[in-house]
Amino acid sequence: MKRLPTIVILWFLMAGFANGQGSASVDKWAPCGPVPSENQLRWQEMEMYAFIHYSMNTYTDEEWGFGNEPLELFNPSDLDCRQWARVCKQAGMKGIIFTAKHHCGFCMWPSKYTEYSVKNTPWKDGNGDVVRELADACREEGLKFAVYLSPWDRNHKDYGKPEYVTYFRNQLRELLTQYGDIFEVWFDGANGGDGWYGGANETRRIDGKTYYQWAETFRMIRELQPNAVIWNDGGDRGDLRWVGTEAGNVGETNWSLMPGKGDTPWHMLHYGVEDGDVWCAGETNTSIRPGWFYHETENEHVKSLSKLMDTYYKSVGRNSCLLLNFPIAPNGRIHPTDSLRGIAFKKMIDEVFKNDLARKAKIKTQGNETLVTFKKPTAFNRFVAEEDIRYGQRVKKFSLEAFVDGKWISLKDALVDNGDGLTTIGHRRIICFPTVTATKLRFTILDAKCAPIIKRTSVYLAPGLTADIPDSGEKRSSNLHYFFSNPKQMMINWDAEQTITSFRYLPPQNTREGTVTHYTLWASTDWSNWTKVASGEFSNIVNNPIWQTIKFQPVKAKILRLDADRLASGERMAFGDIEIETK
Ligand code: FUL
Repeated sequence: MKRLPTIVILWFLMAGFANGQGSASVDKWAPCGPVPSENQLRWQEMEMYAFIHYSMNTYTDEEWGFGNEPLELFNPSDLDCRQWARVCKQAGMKGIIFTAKHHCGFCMWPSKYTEYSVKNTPWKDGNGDVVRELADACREEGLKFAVYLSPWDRNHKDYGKPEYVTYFRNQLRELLTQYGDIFEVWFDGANGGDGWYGGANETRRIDGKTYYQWAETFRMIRELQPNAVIWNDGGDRGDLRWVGTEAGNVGETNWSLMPGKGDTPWHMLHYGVEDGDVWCAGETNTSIRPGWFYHETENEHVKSLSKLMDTYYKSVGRNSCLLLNFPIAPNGRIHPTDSLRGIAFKKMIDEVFKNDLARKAKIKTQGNETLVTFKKPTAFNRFVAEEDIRYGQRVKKFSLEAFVDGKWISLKDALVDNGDGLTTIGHRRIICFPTVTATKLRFTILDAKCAPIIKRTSVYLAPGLTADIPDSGEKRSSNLHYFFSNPKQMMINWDAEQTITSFRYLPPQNTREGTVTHYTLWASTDWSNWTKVASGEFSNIVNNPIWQTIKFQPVKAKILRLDADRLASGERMAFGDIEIETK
């Protein structure tokens, strides 16, 4: 074989590098590994949509029903699916996935295959159909509609036998043929074993891999709803995967790829698989409250705006979609705190991303480097990049640098604990960092599976969340108005100036989560000048969670601020009660 002259080899390699690809002859637009289907692409564009959890559990104050809850319990006074749809729309959700049947087996539509449904409840004298009302409301609001159907059924007598799988498919057929277009089908993997099972009252175990014969069910879905995506938590590959947690975050490295077969351990669900051979993007599901179903005791624990923004960055900002749950209260409506919080969330997203600073700058891309040159020193704290995923997901590693006072400084993702977080991009990657004021920003792709195809680079200045009014409430005993400006900072404010002499804190009573062990207390009359009033430790508060009193010289304040310098456990301060003595 004749050897190529060194100069030709060098030219070949350099031309390839300048094109950002391994070989000059490779077509940049040729698919790079698996690519998303039309359905998967359409799904990815939705970005945020709502889950709605509503069932018998709403009336028993449970998260999982046993399957024998009396039908008489279901009789909402004010059920209003239009309110749900309006709230979800204003919260920026593009669709709703509804728990048509949760694990208790109670059907929210009048299924002809069971007596355990709305048709035998006092609500609307048994003539109601929540699935219908919600599907119609979604269409009126321009939202897409989808169903959650629990495979585990603690009510059905045949659960565990082949007959049940036929029953399950019959129910699915009803849902897929009677309610118009369905954008997603969500099957829950949970199977706790015990249940009522038509009175048998026993534990039944099934083999999740073989029992449901998913391949057949998937074929039926493709036939009846060809535009729907199928969610799955491992096992048989659907179009989307669970991300291995309900906390509201996917890995900072997030490949939309999975192996086509075999088990899916947690790290695969959470981070995807770089050399996976099927496209299977991660859907991040979480609730706006601690529970999936409504519990009155959680009314003061609706997630704060900062927590929701954190969730947004760790889902939509990490190449995922966000499935955010709104539970329905027993009266049949979304609770006002949840709806206000949802709307504030959407407003904040719009606020953060309203002004792309890169648009007013000069952008030059050469090879794998993009240089954004601003007209004048510009403050920013968010960077957004998007790959054109129609051609596959390619980027493995990148860097981000800001030119500040004549020097390049490296930026990193502040929401990541290990490393700089600058790895995969996919549909969208949002990088958050403390505000820098720079004249240039340099974005360099350091490693990619094939020539990167970047379709967006944007830069933003997100406002601070100091006015994080949400997670606020009225403390009934003393009419104190409080809110959390961040998970470790509580503010209490009055309309008029007060003279304060002591502050009392009762930690949460049944858990150490959120208990403040070390604090600093500040006072202000104008929201901008703060005087330190006291700081210290609440001794033995974990072993003996009793009232803690901080006494101090009388101080004038319109606002008191309690900083949790240290918590016994968890990330977010909590309290059982608070009291303030004034003169
Ligand atoms: C879990 C279920 O067990 C919960 O009740 C809830 O429906 C959540 C979305 O999925 O696995």
